[in-house]
Amino acid sequence: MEVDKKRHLNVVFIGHVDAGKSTTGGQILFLSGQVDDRTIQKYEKEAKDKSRESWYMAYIMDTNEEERDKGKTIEIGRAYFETETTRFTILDAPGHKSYVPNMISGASQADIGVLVISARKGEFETGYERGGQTREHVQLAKTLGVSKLLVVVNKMDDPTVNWSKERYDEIESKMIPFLKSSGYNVKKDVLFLPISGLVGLNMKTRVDKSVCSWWNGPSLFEALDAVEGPPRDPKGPFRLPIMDKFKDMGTVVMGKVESGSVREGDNLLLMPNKAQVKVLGLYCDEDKVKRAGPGENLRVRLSGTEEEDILSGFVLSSIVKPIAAVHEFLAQLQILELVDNAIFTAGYKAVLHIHAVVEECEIVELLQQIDPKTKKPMKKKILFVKNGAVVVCRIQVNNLICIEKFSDFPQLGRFTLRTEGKTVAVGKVTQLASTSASSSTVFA
Ligand SMILES: Nc1nc2c(ncn2[C@@H]2O[C@H](COP(=O)(O)OP(=O)(O)OP(=O)(O)O)[C@@H](O)[C@H]2O)c(=O)[nH]1
Ligand SMILES: [Mg+2]
Repeated sequence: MEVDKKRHLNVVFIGHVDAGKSTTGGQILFLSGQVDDRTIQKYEKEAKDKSRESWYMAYIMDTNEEERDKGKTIEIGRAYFETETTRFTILDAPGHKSYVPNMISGASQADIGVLVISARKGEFETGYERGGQTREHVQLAKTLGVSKLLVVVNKMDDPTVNWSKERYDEIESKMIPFLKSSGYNVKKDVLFLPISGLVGLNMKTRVDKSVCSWWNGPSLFEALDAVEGPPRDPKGPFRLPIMDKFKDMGTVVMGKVESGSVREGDNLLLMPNKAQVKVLGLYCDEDKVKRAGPGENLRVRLSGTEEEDILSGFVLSSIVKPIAAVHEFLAQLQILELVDNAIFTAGYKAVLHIHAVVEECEIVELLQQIDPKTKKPMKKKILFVKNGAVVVCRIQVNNLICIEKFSDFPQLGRFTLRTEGKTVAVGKVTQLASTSASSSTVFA
């Protein structure tokens, strides 16, 4: 089947644990006719047997046993639905802080985000506190290229909320300054709306005035229909970062096209190993397709390489304009919160997450500190920085990685640094080092 004319968007659901991401995702599938009443009844019974009655809608997204037992998402849930204008892939991220790496992988595949916030008394507060995942997820999403956010204020049906305008306004007014400070243009890139994911109100159709007299804005489906995705160039050099791979009549890789287009029969380069590969088949969601463009989530069947020789983070790339592979790069980093108030200096080690790459890295040199207010470099020489600092530094990795300058391909040039399960910094690649045969490193 050919890809139809509808646009495609990947939407990541983010937010603090138990905010209602999976419930809302499940409700979307139910309301769009993907799940029938019988299945819902089955989940109701299963949830009841586990003493998790209210989780039955979340079971649509939380499919494995451990997730259902604990009532918590662990792996990114994936589902598909369509509106009038758009085919959506839902990526349901886990909110629990132990699974932030999975959330990062979901956000790095997303075009837009739905930030789910619980309006229930006390729950908004815990999510929003320092150390709460509302903050961490927003900062990560911004850095990972999620340029638009729908902020859904959920659980409006809860008895402690009861569709109260005061509560909704309170949450909105606390969130706005924080979203601004995280780099979102609140007027252009953010839209707030109230919903109940569990009951399914203000989702497919607008909430009835008898339930919520003050809401005059859109429903969630209307908002999703209208949201603009990021610009991507169908004629640009082909780039598909590999998220996953498996064996199935050959080698199949999975990932999202970040730039350019691909057709069955194309010859491509698998980077960084420079293996020449041929595209035997392309699959978009459930369908076999002849060609695909930017923004599509694909499975690509390849010849010319073995499954064992591919790692996630490799990039399928155009042969004429291949992606660079580097051991070293310059980046502008924002330090968020160092573990145990450590100091950030040359020699600092962390785990680098950039598109699908996860790699140990070392800061080898601090070059400049940037004044966060003026955004200009500061004159003084720096040896170390603390929480909140913005700094330009040189970063090294042991294995070759395929990345791009942020200014060329934002999605392939934004990253996070993590240690001991915490995100310590977010950053943008500013220069790539081309390692020549001699030992010296040249910055392009
Ligand atoms: N009253 C009410 N409860 C809700 C609503 N949405 C979710 N809940 C409840 O909140 C709890 C958590 O819901 P989930 O959908 O699992 O939350 P989540 O954000 O996916 O949680 P994690 O995956 O663990 O991060 C469940 O008990 C839901 O029934 C809502 O709109 N109203
Ligand atoms: Mg969940």
